[in-house]
Amino acid sequence: MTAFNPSFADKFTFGLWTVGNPGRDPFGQPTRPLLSPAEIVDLLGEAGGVLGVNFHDNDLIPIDANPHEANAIKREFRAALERTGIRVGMGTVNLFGDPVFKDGAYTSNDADVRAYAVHKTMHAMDLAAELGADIWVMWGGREGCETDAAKDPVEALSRYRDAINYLVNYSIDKGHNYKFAMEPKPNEPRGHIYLPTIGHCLAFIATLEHPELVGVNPEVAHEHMAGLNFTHAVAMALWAGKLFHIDLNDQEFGRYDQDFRFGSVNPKHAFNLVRLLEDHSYSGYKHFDSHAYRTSDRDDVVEFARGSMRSYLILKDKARQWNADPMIQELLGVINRDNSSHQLGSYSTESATALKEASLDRTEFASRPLPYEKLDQRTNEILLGV
Ligand code: GCO
Ligand code: MN
Ligand code: MN
Repeated sequence: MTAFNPSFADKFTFGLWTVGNPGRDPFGQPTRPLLSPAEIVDLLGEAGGVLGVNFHDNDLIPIDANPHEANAIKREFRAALERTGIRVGMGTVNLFGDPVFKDGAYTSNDADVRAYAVHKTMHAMDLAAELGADIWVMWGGREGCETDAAKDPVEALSRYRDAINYLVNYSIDKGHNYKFAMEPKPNEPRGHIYLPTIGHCLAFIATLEHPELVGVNPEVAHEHMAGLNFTHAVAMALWAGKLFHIDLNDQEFGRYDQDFRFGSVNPKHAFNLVRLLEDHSYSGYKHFDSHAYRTSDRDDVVEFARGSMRSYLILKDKARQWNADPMIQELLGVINRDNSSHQLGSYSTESATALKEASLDRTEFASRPLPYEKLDQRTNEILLGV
């Protein structure tokens, strides 16, 4: 029996804004006291086994802080990192909270706002790099609209691309060496957000000046909000060599953006995801972008952090059991028939002629068994511990 205790090798990370979330929602005031960045790092230290902490520039340094205040916060934060052994993993920038970004940042209709967004991002990149971040996440929460009368969506994509090209060049120029991860979301806080899915982001990345430095940061809740299969979205990112980061949480389909604890709503989807990540040896950070229930106190927030990591490790162990299970292996052997003498291979005139002339018995093929009910039931029983 493994104890499912996380270690640094698991590369679990949390954001200052996640475990530090005071329980505010659109209808109600905070239910927990606001913690300082250093206090949040101490809380993560208490949870145990957390490798890294992530932040938006203004999670660490308030937007109006003077240099003296900023230095004092950084000093305390560094001291907390030292005493817990936690390091900074990913950095990002808040381009959604301030009123200046009410109509977008990189895609705003106002060129001054676009310039300010890039200026703010460069400062944020310097800050996170100074503290050790090596991944830069770009979530365009305000890049969108409520009405398409407001903005030409083609023009918006060009503005978006100009900003990202500029920032990637800045990172190269400064020697920051970030890998960039674009995080899609279909809506919230905008009515419609540009680049709403992993597929949109991958197509966009192919048009950049340095596509090799830009990948994606998929988030469970963001695909589930749109009714999409998250495991398939992550699979496409892996297949394209673009899974640079991942945001783990959970979400009921068809609801508002819930940011629940990983694995808490749909353990079977979570299992499929963990099995995919482990089978394909994903080695980046596993970031829990979720909030404890508004009803939780500090002790329960620590349980929320521990539970997120435990669920991942339990599902990883279930994936190992699934792969080693004799019945599963036998069923996979029945399902995967890879021994045809008509393997496609690469195209040649000869192989095409041979395939056209082959006699292929479609009735016999259609009669071959596909025991997916049995396979899925066995999967459920492994998950349920039977
Ligand atoms: C959300 C997003 C954010 C981003 C974060 C990192 O739904 O609010 O998931 O939490 O991940 O801003 O850039
Ligand atoms: Mn989210
Ligand atoms: Mn996220």
